[in-house]
Amino acid sequence: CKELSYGSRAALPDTHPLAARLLKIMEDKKTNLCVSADVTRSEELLEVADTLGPVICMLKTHVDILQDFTADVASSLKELAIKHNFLIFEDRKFADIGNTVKHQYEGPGVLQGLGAVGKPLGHGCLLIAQMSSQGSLATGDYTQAVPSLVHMTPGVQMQTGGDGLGQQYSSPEDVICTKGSDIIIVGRGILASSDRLRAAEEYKTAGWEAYLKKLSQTS
Ligand code: UP6
Repeated sequence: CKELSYGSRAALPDTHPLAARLLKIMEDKKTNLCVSADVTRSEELLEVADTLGPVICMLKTHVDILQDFTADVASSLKELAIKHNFLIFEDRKFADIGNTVKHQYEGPGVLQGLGAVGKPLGHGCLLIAQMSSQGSLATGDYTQAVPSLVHMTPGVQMQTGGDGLGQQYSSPEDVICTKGSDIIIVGRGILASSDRLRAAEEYKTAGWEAYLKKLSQTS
């Protein structure tokens, strides 16, 4: 089967509007890098967003790990997302029965609930097909049953291996070419570097070259 470019997929009629926006950003900025900004101070989060904004398509956050989160931080982050043209992905995982998730995000049922509240706000939600952690039970039929839309993969570092806490890393090339994913999600591979921008540029290049290779192999 032929792999379509990000730009062509953005233009397909069935593509969700938010997915289309993301794919267009990826094509325009030539990046399939999502930085996972797992920091605990708001100032650092905003600094990461402003410095790395130009080289990413998406910034992934865990606002519940911020020790000093306020509504102002959310609006500053949104301004930076507009300034640098990236999407914000708040990685709040919902994994309970519909009723509990409904109370967590308002609305009936898990996906229906998220859709009812999120759609008018222009929000989307992601389905988790697989986890990168060791011993994950999200495998087999479950993984197959999750429709593949825009496919994002965390657990990415140039050096494969783990973090001593069950995280398992794959390389950008492996994630994009072999696993067929669209987006690499990189946290500590970039955050732990003394030069975060340079590290992010290296991941951006590696991710983009792997994508071009995949396109050329399948066309
Ligand atoms: N994440 C995973 N694996 C999953 C799902 N989510 O690592 O299966 C998230 C983590 C973290 C980021 O919650 O925010 O992706 C990975 O960070 P790292 O690159 O520093 O390991």
